[in-house]
Amino acid sequence: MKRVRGIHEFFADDPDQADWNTWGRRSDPTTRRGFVKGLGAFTALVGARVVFPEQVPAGLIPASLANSNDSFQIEGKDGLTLLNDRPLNAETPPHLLNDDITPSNRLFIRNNGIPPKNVDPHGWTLTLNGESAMQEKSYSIQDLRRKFENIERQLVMECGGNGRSEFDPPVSGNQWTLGAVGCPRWNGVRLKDVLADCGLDENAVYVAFHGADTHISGDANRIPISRGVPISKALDDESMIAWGMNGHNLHEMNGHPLRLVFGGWPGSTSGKWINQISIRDRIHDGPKMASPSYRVPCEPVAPGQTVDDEDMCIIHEMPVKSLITYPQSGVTHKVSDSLVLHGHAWSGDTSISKLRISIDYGRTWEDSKLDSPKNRLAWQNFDHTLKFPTTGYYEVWACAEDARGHSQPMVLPSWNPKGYLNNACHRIAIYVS
Ligand SMILES: Nc1nc2c(c(=O)[nH]1)N[C@H]1C(S)=C(S)[C@@H](COP(=O)(O)O)O[C@H]1N2
Ligand SMILES: [Mo]
Repeated sequence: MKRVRGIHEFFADDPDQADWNTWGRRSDPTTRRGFVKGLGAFTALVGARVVFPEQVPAGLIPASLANSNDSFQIEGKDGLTLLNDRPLNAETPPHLLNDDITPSNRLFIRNNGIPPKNVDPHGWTLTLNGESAMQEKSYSIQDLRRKFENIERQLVMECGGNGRSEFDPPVSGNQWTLGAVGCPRWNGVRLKDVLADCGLDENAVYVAFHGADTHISGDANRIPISRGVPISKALDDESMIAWGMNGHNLHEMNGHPLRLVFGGWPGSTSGKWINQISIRDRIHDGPKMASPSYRVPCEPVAPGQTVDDEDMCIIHEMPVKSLITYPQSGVTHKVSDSLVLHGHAWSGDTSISKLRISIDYGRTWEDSKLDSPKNRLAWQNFDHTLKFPTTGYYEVWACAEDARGHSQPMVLPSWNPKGYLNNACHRIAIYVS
């Protein structure tokens, strides 16, 4: 395993000590030393003098390594599978998502562009503006912390393209399997409190983000992504502007120093490295809002069918889904022992009412024990004890049903040209000996 160290420096020297409560007290907040250290590591991996060192973007894995089959390690991340190194995209294997609260080192990374580097949270400002803002207003992170109620909420973050790799015929884009999802606890303030402070015009329709990441082409006039949500979701009690994850700074790749979190909606709405929020009097028209990005056919289509841009509709909440996180698929288990499964289930803006398990390819199902969510829009944990009648190969299937009576499909859901919203039931293999 090749280790890419130091490229993903946190604001504080030690990621585990990177406590956002200490921001105001730190004397030397610059990341200069960290960057040099990161560049040193980059150089060591490249094995030669790096020309244009000041141009090396944060998060860049040397291309000299990217073509090898070695697994990568990203500082502050543990065990993620790399799907793309530029922009950086990495997912978490299901068995590493077994924690009820996803630790920072296990949350996937989905970048559309190049993250900002040498971020100084002290100098960071978030500006609210737009046609439907009563005034333009700017806040430092300290302003946000002091002025608004600080909240901590466990909220699901899932990429709209999670599960894309299974669609047939295949569609282009990052070939996410199951691991572009997580449910950490986010630290921040309610978006609606900040919107109210700025003042919302009654004609407000959409709330959009602008981030500090740069376009993959290097063209400073291009923006990688700027999306948003309808005003109703923006005003949701659980919609957040977050500076922390699980009580620490956000990881550099997950939006440090400030991001949006819209639990249960496509991750693409949860802007990272945000420096501007615009309150729009129309559906936002930033990059990746236009069709076909983050849209599905308004009416179901046949697999492989071409769909006109105007027949694609914006994805709102994510569908009902579940994941078995213990044991790992493919393990061998003793027939005399019982096996206690563990996993999580979630569904957009609602909760899960049932989680069913089958070991006989769906002929019979058992209801599993299901916890209630820690707060609204958190995923729910399940445990289920299995006894296997004989030795041999088994598949364990998990299917969730939400409070609205929506269930996961056993087969792949509607094929769509961009490969979004695959919420098929999760299956794992168990060899019983
Ligand atoms: N500024 C900015 N925000 C962004 C992105 C991005 O590339 N740039 N990617 C989006 C997408 S598509 C997803 S799925 C989530 C992923 O969040 P994560 O990388 O913290 O897991 O961030 C969203 N916010
Ligand atoms: Mo995404």
